Amino acid sequence: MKPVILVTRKLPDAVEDRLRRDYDPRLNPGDVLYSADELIERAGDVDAILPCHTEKFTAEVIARLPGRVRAIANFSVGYDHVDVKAARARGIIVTNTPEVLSDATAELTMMLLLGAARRASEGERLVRTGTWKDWSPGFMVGTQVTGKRLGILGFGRIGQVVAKRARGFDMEIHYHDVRRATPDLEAGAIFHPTPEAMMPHCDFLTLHCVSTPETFRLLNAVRIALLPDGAIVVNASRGAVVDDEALIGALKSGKLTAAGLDVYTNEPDIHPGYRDLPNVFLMPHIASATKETRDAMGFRALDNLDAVFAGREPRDRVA
Ligand code: 8YV
Repeated sequence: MKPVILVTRKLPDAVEDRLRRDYDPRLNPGDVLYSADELIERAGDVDAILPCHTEKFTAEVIARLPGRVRAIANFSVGYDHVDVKAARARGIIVTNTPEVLSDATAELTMMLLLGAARRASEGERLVRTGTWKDWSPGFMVGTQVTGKRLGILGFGRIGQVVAKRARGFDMEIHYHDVRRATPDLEAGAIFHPTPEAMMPHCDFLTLHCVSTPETFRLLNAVRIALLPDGAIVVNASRGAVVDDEALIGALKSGKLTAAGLDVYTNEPDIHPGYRDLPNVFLMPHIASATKETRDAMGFRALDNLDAVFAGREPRDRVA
């Protein structure tokens, strides 16, 4: 008997083909978003769940999962949507998909950084709406990226790839992480022992830390005030890391020149204040959305499930 897997969202064809080959999958061809109750009901006779970040495994949901569920193999690197303590307490294995999405996420980070600096939203809107009427030397002047200082908050796999890409723009890399990286990973990047120490060195600040109670609203009014006037902020990690009111306030006052965001608190019902700001470049949580990466994320989640059902330790176990 093949293990039964509840797959909560429509996954890439190649991933679903492998699921059908090796498992008895309960697929979601219509890509319907399941409520917590539906999730629990559908988990009734399954051996594992393969969810996305859109399914919230709170302590309450985990407590209600049937005993047969052995693993939650996430199709995501972030796992803040899973109460890992509750999963651990019930002996449910939790895995994620690191590494395979670092390049795609770093690409989108650079797009956010460039888009925010060079006023991509404003420019695109002008051209698209037919409101572009003239040109002058002062028209749509933005912020140059080349040679500027980039602060990376969270120097893990994604942060490190962002540093590499940013070096292509001759940026001076600063970073803060809970641990200092080895010299080969640093590759000349300047370590700061606290976020506060790094802030004054950031012409650009990009967030790549995990979302935990410790990083909740890490970028708040106090830390924004420590950034140089006119700095630009980028976030492709999790919305919870940013205090929306503080960021919107700083974008309105001119303390910050611009921001590029891919992630938000309460997606897709984001803080309405962002929508009216001309100086934000907004994307709908698509940093890992390339064909190559979405396939690789699915295969990595399946590698983890394969290990669970072969009685081996899954490579990406987080609980
Ligand atoms: C995904 C992400 O789009 O992996 C993550 O943590 O935020 C994105 O890459 C999403 O989480 C898929 O479930």
